[in-house]
Amino acid sequence: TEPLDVSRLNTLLQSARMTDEENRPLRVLMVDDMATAGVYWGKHFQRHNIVYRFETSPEKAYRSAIEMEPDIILLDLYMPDIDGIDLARIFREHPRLQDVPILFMSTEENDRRRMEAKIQGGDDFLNKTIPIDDLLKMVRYRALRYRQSNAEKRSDSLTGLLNHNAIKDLIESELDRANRQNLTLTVALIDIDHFKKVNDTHGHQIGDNVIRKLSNLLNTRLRRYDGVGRYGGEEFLVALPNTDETTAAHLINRLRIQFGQTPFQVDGNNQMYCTFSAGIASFPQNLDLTSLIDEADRNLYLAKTNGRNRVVC
Ligand code: GH3
Ligand code: MG
Ligand code: MG
Ligand code: MG
Repeated sequence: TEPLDVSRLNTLLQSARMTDEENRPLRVLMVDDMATAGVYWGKHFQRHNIVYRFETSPEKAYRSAIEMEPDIILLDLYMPDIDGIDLARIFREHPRLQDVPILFMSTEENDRRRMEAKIQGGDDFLNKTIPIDDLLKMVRYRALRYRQSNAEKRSDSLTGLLNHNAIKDLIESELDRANRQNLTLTVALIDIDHFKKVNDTHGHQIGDNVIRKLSNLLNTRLRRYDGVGRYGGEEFLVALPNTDETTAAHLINRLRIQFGQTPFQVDGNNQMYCTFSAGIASFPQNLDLTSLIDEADRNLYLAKTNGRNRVVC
């Protein structure tokens, strides 16, 4: 752990360009056996638009931590039933809490030196007498950095789209929502045609350009709440909430036509064109993620065997 110097935080916060906070309030869980501490800190957090939960008991704190998925946890170092560092170790055994930053709050500067050996990467100590503005900066910085690294883990490096796991997770949660709210959900599996030939004829760089171009097209032409992921090499998975199969097929078909008319510059003045095929599947006709993707994959296969450059649903 590199202890954070409060005076450097302003610069760090700016340089990291952490605008994410504007979109979604930070989530802070605080655990302290003193209820008054919770009220005191809570006032400040809430004034800064931070979603704040406070617990005094270790058991409740554990349940809250899993349920609220905080961006940072502030843990009292000394509590009657358990010491903060042991509680942190229990938190970390849960997959959702493995990497969340934990700040230990103590009253003595001496604690820091005594406990330093026991803390893990990402964790740090704060003195409870820290000025509130410094605490807020510290919390904001750690929490946003954690969010950012989570976001990086979920994005595909070539295209910036969601990666394989992230798009699957998104569809899982969209399925939950569609179920609860009685909505439809449609997914499309999109695969570039004869892409191996593109690479073989024009080289990998051109191949990568084609992948990026299609990513941009999907990203800009679909709605803000649609999900777009790179499912594999030249394969994309798209989630269209609240959209039925027929509407989705029209939409993807328009994109297919537009993509097919997009010229790619190859050696000098020559142009090359690419196409894609797509398979479509919907909820509630398919009830879970596996059957949705299987159905989309079967339809993609039909699109391929029927001549490519088409959408099958
Ligand atoms: P089909 O029309 O049946 O889909 O044929 P295809 O050639 O597109 O399919 P195939 O699965 O045989 O080939 C996919 C190729 O995509 C093979 C692989 O080298 C290439 N590929 C995968 N990922 C990337 C990438 O990130 N960049 C580039 N340039 N090529 C990639
Ligand atoms: Mg205490
Ligand atoms: Mg292909
Ligand atoms: Mg493929």
